[in-house]
Amino acid sequence: MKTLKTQVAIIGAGPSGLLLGQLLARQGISNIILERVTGDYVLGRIRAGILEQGFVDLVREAGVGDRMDKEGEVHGGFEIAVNGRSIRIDMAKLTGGDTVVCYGQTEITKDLMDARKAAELVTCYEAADVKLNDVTSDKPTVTFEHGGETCQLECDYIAGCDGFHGVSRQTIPAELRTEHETIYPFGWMGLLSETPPVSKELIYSKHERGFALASRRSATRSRNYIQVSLDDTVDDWPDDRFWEEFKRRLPTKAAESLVTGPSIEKSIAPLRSFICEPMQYGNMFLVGDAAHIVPPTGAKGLNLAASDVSTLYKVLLRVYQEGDKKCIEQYSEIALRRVWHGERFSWWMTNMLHNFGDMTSHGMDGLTFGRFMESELNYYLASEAGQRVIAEQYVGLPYEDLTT
Ligand code: FAS
Ligand code: PHB
Repeated sequence: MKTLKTQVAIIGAGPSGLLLGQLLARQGISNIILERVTGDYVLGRIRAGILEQGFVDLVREAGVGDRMDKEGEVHGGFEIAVNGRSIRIDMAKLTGGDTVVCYGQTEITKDLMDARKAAELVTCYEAADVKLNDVTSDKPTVTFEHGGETCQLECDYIAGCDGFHGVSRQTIPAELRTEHETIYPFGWMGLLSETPPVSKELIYSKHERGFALASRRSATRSRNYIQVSLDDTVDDWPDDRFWEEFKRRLPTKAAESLVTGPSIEKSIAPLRSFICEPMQYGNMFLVGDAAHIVPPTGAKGLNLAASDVSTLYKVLLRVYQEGDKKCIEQYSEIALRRVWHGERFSWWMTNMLHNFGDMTSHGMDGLTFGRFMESELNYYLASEAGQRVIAEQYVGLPYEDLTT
């Protein structure tokens, strides 16, 4: 058995684990990351693209913001189209200047990986059979297989940053866990292409044929999505069929400027809302997708992971710099308050923008539910007050500080 020691063991080298590790290391708090797959595999996942201001500030605080500041695009608004009629949500005006940054999760992850490597911080990739032990004791450990050896990592705290399919959440006894879940009756098919985006800002399009989202990664790279049936596979959507359907769901002006091209990546993601309560157990803390999942309609998934990281970082700073161990009890309650706001907004945007067809939802048929939600969307779009409700949640609600 090979024994390693650190102050904070981090399970998972996605954005949550890497950002937390970078912030802690800059404060002299030692940490080791255990990741199940290779770094290249992590970078191969194409996911989020919109960063809230809180996330941007945290990346800068971690000293990893240079490329994001150079290549990321600041967006002051986005469009919502309803059967071809577009309304621009002027976030900057409606929130007194708040904006979001358009910069791919893959790029953030790469920047964090490069910074961790440059700082010679320890990341064990291809760590197998990770097990969390004695998490309610003062000396929790993590055992795992790595490089043909059985290893034991001794630590003070464990950050479960291992995503929805990770092992950390299962460490909380089932009788102590409350899991809230909604599975939506459709998925999103995403296509990444080296083609100029149809618009300088994002377009969320509600259409009788189904939802579409026109997003971007740069002036030459597009990330576009269409709502698809859960029965569909990527093979059902050759590039030409995707582009034709995507164009039909866009408002006219955007459709006319569409440039199609071969897909670099194509994938279908199911949509779900999921929250695990509590987000901590003993000296183990759940962070990001390990604790919660949102439908991507509100661009909140990655951003909720960032606010979890911010709260846990504040807790661990207080523990190691002020010797205040009691503050760890605050983590789950503070994190969950913001998570539930993000979950509700994502659920609301998903219900308003998607076509439920004849699927049942909330005890009524999809057609009736769809008419209710179309009325809800039109009500909020019709007034500055209604648009402000959307804008202030899209840019991200404030992060909460620890109580004294
Ligand atoms: P992640 O899942 O990114 O990372 C967890 C890491 O833990 C992974 O690298 C995994 O390999 C590792 N791991 C798992 N089990 C382990 C174990 N037993 N031992 C060690 N390591 C283990 N969010 C948005 O805001 N907008 C979007 O458009 C969007 N699109 C998405 C599309 C898809 C298909 C998915 C799955 C998610 C999407 N998300 C989106 C959400 C996504 O961005 C997450 O919020 C973000 O990846 C969260 O980061 P982490 O919490 O680090 O979890
Ligand atoms: C993306 O660019 O991948 C993206 C942007 C906004 C969303 C979802 C995905 O709401």
